[in-house]
Amino acid sequence: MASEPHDVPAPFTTKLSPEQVVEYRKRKVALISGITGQDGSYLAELLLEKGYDVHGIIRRSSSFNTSRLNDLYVDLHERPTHFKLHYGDLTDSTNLVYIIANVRPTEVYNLGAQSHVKVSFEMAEYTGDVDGLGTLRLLDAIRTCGFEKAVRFYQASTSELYGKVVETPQSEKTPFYPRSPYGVAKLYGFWITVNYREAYGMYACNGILFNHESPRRGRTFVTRKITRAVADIHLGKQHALYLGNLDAKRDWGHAKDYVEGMWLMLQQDQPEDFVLATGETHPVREFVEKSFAVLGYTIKWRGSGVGEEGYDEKTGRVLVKVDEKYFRPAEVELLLGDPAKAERLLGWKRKVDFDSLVKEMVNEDLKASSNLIENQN
Ligand code: NDP
Ligand code: GDR
Repeated sequence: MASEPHDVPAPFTTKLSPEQVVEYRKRKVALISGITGQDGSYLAELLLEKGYDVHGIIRRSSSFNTSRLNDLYVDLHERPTHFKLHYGDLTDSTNLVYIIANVRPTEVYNLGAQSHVKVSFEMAEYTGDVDGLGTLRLLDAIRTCGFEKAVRFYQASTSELYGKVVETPQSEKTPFYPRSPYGVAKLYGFWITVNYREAYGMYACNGILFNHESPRRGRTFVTRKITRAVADIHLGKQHALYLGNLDAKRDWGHAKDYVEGMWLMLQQDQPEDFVLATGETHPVREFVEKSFAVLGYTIKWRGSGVGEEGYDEKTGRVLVKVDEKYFRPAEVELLLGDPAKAERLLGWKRKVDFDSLVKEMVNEDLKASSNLIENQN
């Protein structure tokens, strides 16, 4: 006799049993949203080294957006690989459910985001959708598949949650006061992660990461904008560097150190939230001075606010100009993190210091920019 419709199992209602959870977790399979970004590429490398199968979500683009992954990508037709990319988007719930159901990850790292603070003022709704609701969609995709007791979840939270200075150094206990649509969207992402941990017993953690940079940093973030300009000015390809607020202070570390901390957060007995930071803060102005110093320039300043200029002490040539265009409607003036909890419980410590970070970024940009000239000749 044909089954009555009510005998047909309802889709998406099966949860893994405790025994199935044990079996499920014997594998090491990571899924990374935002794999094409700075952190995603370093994290993918780290997890492959650790023997994981690594899956990443990439957005369809009319041009290649996988340049940071070039060294990892292997054509499946050539040889078997532990690295696989799936088209997807944090705004598309069905697609996320489909990816989770197929990949069956043991660890999910939610790094995907519209991550530019200034752009978030111009694309506030989209930023809220991707950075806030996108986190919810990914968490719900895990639950929809019945995997919530088997999957460990990392949320890329941020020091932008602290925003307006309430206290320093900023720790896991410091109250949040975001100052941009990006910060507000990430606040939703933070709390929905905590909520799903408490409501459904998920192993879900927030990494509250302070700024971290590298030669792979996007070129519109201030550090990379500076180091690329220093290289290009040195090579005669650019006249001057135009910046906004030179007096904002940031706690800058190296992205390679920070992805190690993300992984450590998912290897503990209990899920918790952690700050990753260096415990030092530096103004943008100092990043400029130190970057130029790597190639032998000494920057002196004259004027103040919009119109302020930085010139080379030896030649008098103006190399830096302050431009109103790069100021934000509301600014985060000072970030300084306290990484004590991560150091104590995760055994995490940043390895790369500020001066080494600046030097590495300038030298890599000099190499990359010089190669471009050679290739054009
Ligand atoms: P990037 O901007 O370099 O990378 C962002 C990634 O998100 C890219 O892979 C991008 O894809 C992807 N992405 C953007 N929109 C969507 C979408 N709608 N759906 C799916 N993926 C999307 O950021 P970082 O690597 O620097 O940062 C990683 C995460 O950590 C972000 O969430 C960021 O907000 C957060 N964070 C970063 C800090 C830092 O200092 N770097 C500090 C604290 C938090 P595409 O390449 O196609 O654009
Ligand atoms: P941030 O990084 O906003 O801290 O967010 P960004 O490098 O964009 O700005 C840092 C500080 O530099 C000042 N600034 C400029 N910034 C940019 N981008 N361009 C300029 O020309 C310029 N001139 C001065 C800014 O006003 C700001 O004070 C980054 C992102 O990676 C987020 O996703 C992440 O969450 C936080 O770090 C922690």
